[in-house]
Amino acid sequence: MDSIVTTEDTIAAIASAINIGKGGVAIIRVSGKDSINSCKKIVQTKSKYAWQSHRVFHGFIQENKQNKFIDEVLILVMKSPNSFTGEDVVELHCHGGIILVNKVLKILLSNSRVRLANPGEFSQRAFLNGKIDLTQAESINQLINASNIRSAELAFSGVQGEIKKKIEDIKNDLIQVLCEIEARVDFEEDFTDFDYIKYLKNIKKVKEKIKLLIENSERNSYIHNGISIALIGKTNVGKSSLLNLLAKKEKAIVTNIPGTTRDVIEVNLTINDIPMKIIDTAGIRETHEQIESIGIKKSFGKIKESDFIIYIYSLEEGFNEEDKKIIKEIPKEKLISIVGNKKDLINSKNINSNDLKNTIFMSIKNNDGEGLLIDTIIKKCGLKQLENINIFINERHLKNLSACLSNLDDTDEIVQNRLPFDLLSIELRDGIKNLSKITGQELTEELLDNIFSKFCIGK
Ligand SMILES: Nc1nc2c(ncn2[C@@H]2O[C@H](COP(=O)(O)OP(=O)(O)OP(=O)(O)O)[C@@H](O)[C@H]2O)c(=O)[nH]1
Ligand SMILES: [Mg+2]
Repeated sequence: MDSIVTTEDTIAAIASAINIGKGGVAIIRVSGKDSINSCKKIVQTKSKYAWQSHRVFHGFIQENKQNKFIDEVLILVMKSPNSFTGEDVVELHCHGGIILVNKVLKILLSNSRVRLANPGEFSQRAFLNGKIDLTQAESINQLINASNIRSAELAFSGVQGEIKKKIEDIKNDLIQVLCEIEARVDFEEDFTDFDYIKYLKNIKKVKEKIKLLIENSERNSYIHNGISIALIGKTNVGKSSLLNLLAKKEKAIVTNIPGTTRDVIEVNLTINDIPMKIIDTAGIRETHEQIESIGIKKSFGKIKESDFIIYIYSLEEGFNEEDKKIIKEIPKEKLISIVGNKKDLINSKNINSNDLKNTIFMSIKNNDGEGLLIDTIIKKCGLKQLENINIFINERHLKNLSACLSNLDDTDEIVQNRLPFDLLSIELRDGIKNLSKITGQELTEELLDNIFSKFCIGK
């Protein structure tokens, strides 16, 4: 693997998040064979623990050749191979903020043996030196970018190797099947009846494991990216009131004038630990008013873009032809629920039970029905099942898992037509290769660049 990327250089970067006025400590990370020497040149220390591995010691940063200290730091040396990258690593714990830490980095980089790290280069080195596999590297990035606690928990289980474990488990199943097939390819004369039933049973089990991961991945992107839910309906039915109720804040203007909301209003919320984007839209009606027309066009756009829709109508007015016309524009699988609002204005006996089976009757104004609506959202979005998800499968994993599944599907035909074993062996090998791409045992330079360039500098 060394041929793919050279890790000869010593690299340095600020590894902590930096902001003016924020953070008491900022960390510069240096990795590579010159890391200790290059730091020795800029650090003055009297500590008895100085430059020992896995010891924290105290020192001052000295501006080159001048007898001036510019920062007081703690220094942590981690000698190869017992470091994150597997190389010699030094961390300089400087004072926080931006100005000083950048100055320290600049002094360090004035040494020609040290250069600024590329995005993700520390993680890339950790991967190339066998400290982590590709899924762990990706999970580190996901963890850093997690926007909610569920997403962070899933990312952390990936950092701990849970994705790798699952993929290796499936791969081992396939290797076992392959071994049996290969033995037959080599000693075909000894070959008695091949147990096709057992073969198909084994492959079916493997396929089920893969399918489960694929199914979960569709839902776990909700955890990471959130679910977008658009509130759609005619004017004055209570869409903005519902947004405010869910947000527990006056996010949108509510009036009794039809056509109050003219533009899209998006609010990010966390409901049951799941990030949700609730989208209030302009009420849909025939209008010649230019601004309102643009708003209504956007409402239809949101029907297309959002993951799910809640359709709202007024019970006072009743569900009528116009509502039917708008609902026709909503794909069935996206419609979480129909809300009949303003229950307080009607006698409940007047609700036409024919009306709509999956209607939730609410009085948004009186905060009546919110719990039921949230339960329905959770159920309809498959969020209950999310509780069983313990790893995050990303697009890249998904692509390779699907490719492996299609290799296994192809073997069905070979078995059915009793085609030669070596064909079976080729497909199984390809399937295993596709799994190896996930963990990074099958690697190309392009893949490496692609993954690590998405990281930020210092990771
Ligand atoms: N009686 C009653 N009035 C409600 C209820 N929910 C909303 N309203 C009132 O209905 C009117 C319209 O509410 P909005 O939330 O602005 O309705 P909207 O669907 O956003 O309307 P547009 O932005 O015009 O499309 C306001 O006067 C609300 O106070 C309810 O449950 N009961
Ligand atoms: Mg509104």
